[in-house]
Amino acid sequence: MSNGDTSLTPKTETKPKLERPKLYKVILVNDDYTPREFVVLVLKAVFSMNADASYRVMMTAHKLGTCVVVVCARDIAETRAKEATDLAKEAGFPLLFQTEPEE
Ligand code: TYC
Repeated sequence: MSNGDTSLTPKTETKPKLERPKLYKVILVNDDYTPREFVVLVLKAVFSMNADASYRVMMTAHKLGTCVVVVCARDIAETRAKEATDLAKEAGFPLLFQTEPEE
């Protein structure tokens, strides 16, 4: 080859882009029907919260309308939110846990 193997094309960086997976919030939504004690029970059972933390989260949602329960990976957030909402549904309460991506 007359011009050898020398390439004049600049080398492109092939650094793999490791995007940090997005984190998701599990949000507890207030309603007028679910008993406070039941909300506390679900927070303890599904999110492994202690009595103090679950009471404070429940009261925050009760007073402000919503409260962030936990921030975690999407699959865990969605599984826990469904588990908690389903527990309430089985017991006949409209308690709702939603998930939403963090900014
Ligand atoms: N507001 C409910 C009541 O007064 C209690 C409650 C608190 C329900 C928080 C849902 O996310 C909730 N019985």
